[in-house]
Amino acid sequence: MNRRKFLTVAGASAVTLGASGLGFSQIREYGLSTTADLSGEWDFRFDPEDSGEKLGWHRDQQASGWSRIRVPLSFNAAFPDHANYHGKAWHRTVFRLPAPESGGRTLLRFLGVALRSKVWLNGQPVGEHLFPFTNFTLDVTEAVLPHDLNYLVVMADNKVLDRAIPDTRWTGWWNCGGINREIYLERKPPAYLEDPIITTRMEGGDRWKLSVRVPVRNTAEKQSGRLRISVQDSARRVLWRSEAAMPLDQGTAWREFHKTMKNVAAWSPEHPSLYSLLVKLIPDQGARDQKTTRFGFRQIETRGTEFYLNGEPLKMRGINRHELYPGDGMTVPAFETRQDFEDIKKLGCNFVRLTHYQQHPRVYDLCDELGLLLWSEIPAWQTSPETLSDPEVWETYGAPQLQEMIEQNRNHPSVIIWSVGNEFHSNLPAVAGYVREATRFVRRLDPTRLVTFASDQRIKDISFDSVDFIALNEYYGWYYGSFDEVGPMLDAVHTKWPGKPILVSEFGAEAVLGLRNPQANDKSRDYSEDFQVLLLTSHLRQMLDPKRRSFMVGETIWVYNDFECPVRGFHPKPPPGSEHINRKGLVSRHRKKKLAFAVVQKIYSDAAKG
Ligand code: ADA
Repeated sequence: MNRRKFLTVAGASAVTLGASGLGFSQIREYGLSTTADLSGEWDFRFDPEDSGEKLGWHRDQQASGWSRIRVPLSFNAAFPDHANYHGKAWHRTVFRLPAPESGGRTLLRFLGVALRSKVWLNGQPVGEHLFPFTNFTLDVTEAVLPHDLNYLVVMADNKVLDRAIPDTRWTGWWNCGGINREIYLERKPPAYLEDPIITTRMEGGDRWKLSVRVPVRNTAEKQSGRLRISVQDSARRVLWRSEAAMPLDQGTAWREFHKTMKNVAAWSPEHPSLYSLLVKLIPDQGARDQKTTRFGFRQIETRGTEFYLNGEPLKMRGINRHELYPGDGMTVPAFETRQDFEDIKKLGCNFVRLTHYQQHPRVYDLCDELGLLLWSEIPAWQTSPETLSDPEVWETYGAPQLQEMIEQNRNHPSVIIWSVGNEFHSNLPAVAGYVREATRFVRRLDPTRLVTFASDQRIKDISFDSVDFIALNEYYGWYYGSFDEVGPMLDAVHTKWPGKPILVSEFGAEAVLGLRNPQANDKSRDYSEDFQVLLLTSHLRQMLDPKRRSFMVGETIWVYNDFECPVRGFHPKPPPGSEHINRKGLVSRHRKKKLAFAVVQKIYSDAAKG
């Protein structure tokens, strides 16, 4: 998602409805001009019998049967006795806001409701969304009541379906259902700006070609207006201004701007220089709109078996990160999120694979600021060949989920890789078909980034022809094989696909924080911190071996943080207390560092010195 201005409106307050007779715990009053955050205490109830809709819970205004929940928060985390609940759950709140200006729109922006959601306002259905990790916006203008009480009901369903993405093979992390991320209420004039598409291309020296496409949505009568755009650096110096007539037909219209920019600083992990695009929409009649979007001048490409960032060879030192925190489920607070990425930067990483889904919008903003390259993925986690090759699944879950991920994150310079999934049967023709179609689709939407998936098939894979580079998940010395098989496996893959860069997208071992065994050896697999150090050291040595430098573009350790994984069985048998936790983190669930953290820090820092 682009960096939007989410202003919590001064004067917005939540009033407890003591003797009002209404069932709702709170009513939110807004003196609303731009945007209000609906976070806070909402009413809540589980719906294990799936009877809520039949019983009219979307219209229910009584107190009985409803308890309270903090929004946003995964319901599985809010109610520990329902940690493994899979099904529907209902959330409701009530708010009041003044009438909009004539013809103005009222929008509800949802940053993430899992796994699927349905929304009612004042008893009217206003929209549905089928994906857990992407944002969605509903225009509720026709349903909202100015000056009066507005009853907002959000039903979230985290039952995993057979034919969906993710499908029932998904057991990779805790299925946290509910309103995992904030919901915003936003007022817009009748004609308003949507997210621009900003692309940058190197033209040589310090010259960059900047292209901007601005979409304007007009919900009122046809008229005309003007667009004013400007580019500012981080000190707010204006580097370029332009203005153009903008016909405001009904629906969405686009306007393009192009400019060769000189003397701009490229964005890179070492120098994450950011710029802002300001767009103003000035209709001949009615209110103006404006939007600020941050971006960077950055170009990623492959040349032979290497990656080039802004024309310079790039090696990626990386780690995977899951968006989970004890007590908060997938609703990781802003402070902890920042700490994670600052810590990852200190580890010596320049790259993070966001496994296995689009994370909170603040993650992308942070990585732009800190200088961390990103891989962003849809949750096609070990999805079955039957699901992936089903055309209806592609139409309903595959293509739209990829499209939303790309449209919501494409102005972030940090994002350099789109991934169409993880560890599916990419050794089978049906799955190779999915990879072909999905990568083609991604390139059509965004030809400026690299596209791939994480494979666990190694030499047996038959889908690599479709991708820009090969990404391999390997667990030698943990789930199978021995430490010293890593290098030979990489060489074999390189021999079979000599023209493709190779990244190791996962490797790691479990370690329980504080469990020590100084006698650990490469066979012990004993969940000790010492074994984890041995495995990571050996794997990294083989990956960073100068003889593989010509085709290895980087490596991504599994994983930054330990995390809840209640369904999956781990092997070898974990020690008591670890049965439902993936302990392959370099830090514990509470972010306490294991021995391996400092060891990897040293290896990555030596590798950066070349
Ligand atoms: C897989 C998967 C990860 C994680 C890992 C593990 O490779 O891609 O999500 O579950 O295994 O820890 O076993």
